[in-house]
Amino acid sequence: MIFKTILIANRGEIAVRVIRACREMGIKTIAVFSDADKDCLHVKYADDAVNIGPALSRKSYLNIDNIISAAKKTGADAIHPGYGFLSENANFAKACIDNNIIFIGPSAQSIAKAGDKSAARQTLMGLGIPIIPGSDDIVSSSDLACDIAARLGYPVILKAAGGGGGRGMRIARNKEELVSAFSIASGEARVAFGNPDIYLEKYIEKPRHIEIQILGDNFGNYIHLGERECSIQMRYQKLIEESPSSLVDETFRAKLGKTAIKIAKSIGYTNAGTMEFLVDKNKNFYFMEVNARIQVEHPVTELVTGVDIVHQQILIAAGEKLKIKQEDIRLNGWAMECRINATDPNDNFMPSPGQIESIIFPGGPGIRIDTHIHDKYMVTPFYDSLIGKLIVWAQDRPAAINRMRRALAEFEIKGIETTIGFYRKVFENDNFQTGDIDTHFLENMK
Ligand code: MV4
Repeated sequence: MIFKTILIANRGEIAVRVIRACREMGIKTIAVFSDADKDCLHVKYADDAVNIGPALSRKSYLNIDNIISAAKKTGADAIHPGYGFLSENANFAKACIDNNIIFIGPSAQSIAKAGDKSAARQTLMGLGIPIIPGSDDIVSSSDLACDIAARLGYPVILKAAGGGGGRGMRIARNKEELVSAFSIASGEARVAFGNPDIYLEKYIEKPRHIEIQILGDNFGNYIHLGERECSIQMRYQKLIEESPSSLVDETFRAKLGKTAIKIAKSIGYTNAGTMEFLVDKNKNFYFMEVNARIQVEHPVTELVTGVDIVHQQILIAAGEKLKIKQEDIRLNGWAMECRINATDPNDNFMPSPGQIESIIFPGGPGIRIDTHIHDKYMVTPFYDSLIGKLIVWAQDRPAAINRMRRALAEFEIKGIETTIGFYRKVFENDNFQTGDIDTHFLENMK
């Protein structure tokens, strides 16, 4: 039972990406759009389009009722949520099912399980999945924090139980620092998240962020598509991703992949998903979290595996069995992605909305561009500043770096500030070129 019509509950480059997969599969597409997006490429490319409200996300792309009505009105069999917006909202997944519409993603129950980090930690510890050593619960006083830190050994990191994305984190390198960090972190957590609860972990110095892409069908079949290296980030926003990772060999990949599948099985996870790990200098790896969605950086995996992940998501949601076997997956060559953001690297990467005057896109061998922008496109301040992705493939890492430098040299966007010029510098950096990177690389780059 393959779908006749899919509604894409998203905008921008990912809406275009999903429409392309549908078109290749012979599936009719329905776009949804806010008042700010009526002239967007996803609206133009889809077979039909429905206005779902004002520019503010809360009133349009996050409006569950409006999106469900659009699907019912147009007779869509399924909804693809893309990333961000409602993609990891268990209530939205449930609303789809309640209205007889298939949600292209994991079940509402596994989305909820993936989102509950402290519950996930407990379950996974029981299964022998490596997690960062830490307090098994919320730490109620700085005295207790000091006891736990003495057991773990310094440095330690305080994290807000209600937080995420790195907000409200504080590092302590000794007992004095921990006592003062505890009250600061707890106060910050109360203000920022309305919840003063804090927990404690051993601090992993200069880790790498490595994630495993998995696919699981509704019949218990799972495969992994290898890793993505995502250490090149700034304030927890990934900027450059690659696959494979220069840190990961066949043996390590098999170990990470097996662990990722074990995590997926433990929460009944189906469809495409990503298991994130922190990896330390000695290649100890620790599970961090599950991303229950297609991710921005999925194309690097597609280019080295030859698997169209969005196509697979649709087949799995339609109830097909996975036809790809683990032994069919071989990472061929090297892929790298630069996220093109409408931000100003010379002004703290602040958003720089405005009208694009003109664009010259790179092209030629090994270049893929996923974007929704074009000449005269207006970048509005309403949504994420990602305006496209430049992805390259070549036979090995040095060749991929060389190709990316060539592509970045060709790329020109006039009228707004972007991250393109910043990437030209990153790709000239010696440590970047040798793969000597970690999650703090950009802070320290000269
Ligand atoms: C850590 C860590 C080191 N040790 N936890 C940042 C976001 C949040 N989800 C978890 N984060 C980290 N947790 C321990 N025990 C370092 C980071 C971290 C990080 C993690 C992933 C990607 C980029 C990062 C950048 C800085 C810090």
